[in-house]
Amino acid sequence: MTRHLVTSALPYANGPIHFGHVAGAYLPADVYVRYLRMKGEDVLYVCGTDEHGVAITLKAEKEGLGYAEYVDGWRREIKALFDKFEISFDIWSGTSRCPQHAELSRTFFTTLLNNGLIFDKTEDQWYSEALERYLPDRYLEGGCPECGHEKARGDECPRCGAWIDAKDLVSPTCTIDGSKPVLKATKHWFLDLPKIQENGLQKWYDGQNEGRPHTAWKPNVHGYVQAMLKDMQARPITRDLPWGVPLPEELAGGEGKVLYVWFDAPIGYISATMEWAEKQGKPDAWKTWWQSPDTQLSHFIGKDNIAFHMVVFPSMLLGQGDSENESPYVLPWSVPANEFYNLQGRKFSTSEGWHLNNEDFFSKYSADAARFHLILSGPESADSEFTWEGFQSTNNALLADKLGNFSSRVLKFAEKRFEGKTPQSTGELDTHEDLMRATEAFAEVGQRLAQQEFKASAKALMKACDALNEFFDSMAPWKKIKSEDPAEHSLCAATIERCIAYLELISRRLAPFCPSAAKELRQTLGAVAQPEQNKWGNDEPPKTLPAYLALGEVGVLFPKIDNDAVQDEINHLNSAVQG
Ligand code: B3M
Ligand code: ZN
Repeated sequence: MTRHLVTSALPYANGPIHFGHVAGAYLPADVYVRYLRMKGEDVLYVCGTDEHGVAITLKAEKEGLGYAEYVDGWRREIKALFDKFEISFDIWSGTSRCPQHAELSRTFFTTLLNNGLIFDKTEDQWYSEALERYLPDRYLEGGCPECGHEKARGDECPRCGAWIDAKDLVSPTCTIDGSKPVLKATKHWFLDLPKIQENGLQKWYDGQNEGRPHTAWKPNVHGYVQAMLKDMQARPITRDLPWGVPLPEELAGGEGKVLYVWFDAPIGYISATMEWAEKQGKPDAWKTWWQSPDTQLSHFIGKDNIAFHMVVFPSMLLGQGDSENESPYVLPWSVPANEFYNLQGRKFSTSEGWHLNNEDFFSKYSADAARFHLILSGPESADSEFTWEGFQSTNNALLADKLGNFSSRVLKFAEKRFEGKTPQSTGELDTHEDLMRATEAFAEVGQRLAQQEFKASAKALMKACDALNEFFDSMAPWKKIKSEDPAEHSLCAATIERCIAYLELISRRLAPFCPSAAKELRQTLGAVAQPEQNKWGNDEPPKTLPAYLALGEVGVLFPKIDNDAVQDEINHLNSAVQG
């Protein structure tokens, strides 16, 4: 049976994450795994923090904190936001704390080395005599060799975006103490990507372009990777840093060096799975996930991580087999890379105050509304943005007016006219045209989710609610109940009975998007929504319901957000950035 292994990019434990990250790499993955779990599929959702790298050592040093202590703080803060969004990882690991991580990373390195896919080279590198250490990329600042900008970093220029070799910086200074570094020879190891491309990466990439969840790799992924494959370069995968995964001890010249963060980070997906397996008391269970051809591996990421998930990590995996043996590991089956998500016309920036305060947000609004809106407005195929007006509109015009309203008018009607119980129906409306349209739209919800088309799936759910509201309106049960004609009464009962049955289906289709509201709706449905039926099930509502099943109390699923509140939020955002 197919197994679904789902990962979300490991966030750097180096700063806050915001709604943009959630909309890009976490929420779609969570919706996907919740859907698969409801279908009874074998699914594992893996994540954790990315805890190594120069960006982290640099900031920890500036704040005078130990690396582990620094990383722990961010890790907690990041997880707190995921919890607010009800992101349901099966394992939340971290690359510096996972017991299996360092050893596995070194095994990857050694195997690649033994397979001739890593080579070493001794080159000049900037060295601080005062600090007695080599200075990797971001420890350096100097003139951009491309555009002349004076504050280019050792890895890239923030003005022109050029990818810089630190050796080419003009008059560099050390970002720790401002001193002038000197060039000094040191040995580093490089991943021979051109060789791996020839050995199998290209073949994998081309072959896998068929039978995807989408008809091909997502267009943004395909465009990027194609360009990269035309000009493959070996990449350095070691650094002179005091924090990270130390190189294998027996490696001559490797003392004091660690693996480059982008080498060990994706291995974090595997080591986190090992940690999960260990915790299950089945230490070998990780192999079923990573080393069985039945696994469909999906990496949910932002577009800035495409190179590493489509080229570098697959190369590392492929290189774990030798020339005679194929890699024991599965390679990505789908890489649903999203574009960027902004905030009211600008990039999210916590330092500049252009962000949403998480505590404040979730004290006023529900995770369900936020989840549904982030999916609907998400950057699935182009950059997009969060606006307060958009959020209000999703909540009020869609969730409240279409779904919440349908639910409350049906249930209130049942409460008032049928003593809060299911009415007796003879099934005369079961194939009503509006209901058939709703059924079709509900089927689309699942078809789209299987294809990882989250926006379209959420839209299909709203389409189903439209059809149901039209059904209710056209049947006008409030008129029929007053009629003297028993046939009209019977139609009224049948209308409400079908609407209640469809509410049960709504609760199941809503669950991956809005888990809490779906649960609440099921509670309200009382005996109609038995816990054991809380599965994805088929795309139809329950057949004719038994009469006189007790319904629960009717609440408001999606409270409205008023215009004043939205205006306050916008004012608050603008004042924070001015102040
Ligand atoms: N930490 C970059 C990021 O957070 C990087 C992802 C690693 S995934 C293995 O966007
Ligand atoms: Zn530049």
